[in-house]
Amino acid sequence: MASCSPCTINTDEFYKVVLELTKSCGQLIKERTSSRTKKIEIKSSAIDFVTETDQEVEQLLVEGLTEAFPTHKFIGEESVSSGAQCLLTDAPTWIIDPVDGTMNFVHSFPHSCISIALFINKLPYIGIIYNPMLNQLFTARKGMGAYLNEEKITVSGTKNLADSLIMMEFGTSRDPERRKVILENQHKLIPQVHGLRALGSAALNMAMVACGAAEAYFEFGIHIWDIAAGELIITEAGGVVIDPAGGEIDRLSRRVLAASSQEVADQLAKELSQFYPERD
Ligand code: LIP
Repeated sequence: MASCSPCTINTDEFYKVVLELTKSCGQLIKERTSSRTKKIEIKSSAIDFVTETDQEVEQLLVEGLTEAFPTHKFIGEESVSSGAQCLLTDAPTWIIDPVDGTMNFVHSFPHSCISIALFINKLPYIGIIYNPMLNQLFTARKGMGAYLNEEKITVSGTKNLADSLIMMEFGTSRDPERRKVILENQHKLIPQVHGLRALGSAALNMAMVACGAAEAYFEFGIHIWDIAAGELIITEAGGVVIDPAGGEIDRLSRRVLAASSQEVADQLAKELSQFYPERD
């Protein structure tokens, strides 16, 4: 597959299989979201959770895709957190966040989703973000546009930061340095934009930019599995995804800035205080 040019790779079968698997795993999440007896473990901080549903959904997706495509590779949030390598090669690689917005899932706050992407030759070919609680299925395939529940979506196209709604997160780290930068950026942006919003899910924040409900999203501290699907959905919807200081996105840097237009991206990047987490 490594020698194929982008336009000659047929991903129809990959898309058919992953869409069915994602929908069935979404139903599992929906059934469990209202449970008050979720099994919760702590990961990198006292507010960085993983539940048995995160682990089970990732396992179901990996098993189902391995059965269909035995040579494919995986980068999954929970596998990496249990010690697997976060290694993106040219091989077809599924990048999975089984429950993005785990804190929301734990609280039965209906903004969690499955985020799954297929990368080939280190480029995104399939992106799916599925929030089963609100029946929001965002999809994109390389060169084929972006959709919400099979309706084509586009970014708002707004070109002025002053006319923008910005998605930003507080994150699940209690690192004082990172918190200082988050608060600094909030104080800087509040007088300059229409408003700030946080859904508690990187993928759903990116989906809001893709469908024109927000003009930009940025965050320091996310991982490739949080943004892999959202990147393709936004670019196929006419938006841009860059490094928060400007320049090309580095998917393993744990930094992202997505926007409705290059103009908004550049204006926002110029304003931001930067933070450089340890790379994945
Ligand atoms: C979450 C991200 C969110 C970030 C949180 C957390 P998870 O992913 O989607 O943007 O602010 O700290 O990383 O852990 O719910 O899959």
